[in-house]
Amino acid sequence: MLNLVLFGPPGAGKGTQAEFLIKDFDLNHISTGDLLRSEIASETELGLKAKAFMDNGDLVPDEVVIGMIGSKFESNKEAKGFIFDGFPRTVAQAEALDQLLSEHNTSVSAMLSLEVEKEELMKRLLNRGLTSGRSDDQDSSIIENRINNYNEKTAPLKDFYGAQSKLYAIEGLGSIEDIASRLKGAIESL
Ligand code: B4P
Repeated sequence: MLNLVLFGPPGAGKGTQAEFLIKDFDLNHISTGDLLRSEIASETELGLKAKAFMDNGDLVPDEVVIGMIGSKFESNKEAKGFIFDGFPRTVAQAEALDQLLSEHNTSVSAMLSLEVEKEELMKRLLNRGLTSGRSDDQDSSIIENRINNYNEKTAPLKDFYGAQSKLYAIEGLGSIEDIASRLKGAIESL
């Protein structure tokens, strides 16, 4: 089973690139951001809990996200593999993912980290905010908070996967197609 963690700060291109990778490698896509937004749209209890955190640019609590991933994985466990997009975002989430995969005799194959500097992230997200309707993309102080949360809580996962020799840093600046082919090259080298 090919299990890829697609990693990077907000606006690095995770969701954008996942669309290419699921087709090229026939993988199941699990995006915690998309799952949470769909819970919010359906006004579920989980969605109501998550909304305030997301609107402020804060991470949703680990137990909420981990529970959601567990049920999504269980209902697709016959897949050839998975792209985890926007998950894990904390060390506790990474440990929970390792546990979940090991219960199914598999593991994370690689962490693909899209590297993009802050100025470009701000530009991309504010630009998306003009049309996406996402409130967390429309205010630069909320975007700053998301980037600060990434630096503080999420970036340490590079050491977590680096220690297991699973970290692949990918230049995330350039055309969407060029970045897709860099990612493809890295995956084919696994
Ligand atoms: P996500 O939905 O994961 O939000 P994101 O990081 O902004 O998305 P992404 O990175 O996929 O967007 P992309 O770059 O593709 O999370 C939203 C919120 O949900 C979080 O803030 C948090 O509150 C919560 N959450 C989600 N997962 C969680 C977890 N595991 N634990 C706790 N909380 C969690 O796209 C950005 C823009 O850049 C697009 O407009 C795109 O067109 C553009 N773009 C992409 N590539 C480009 C390129 N090469 N050049 C120019 N523009 C490009």
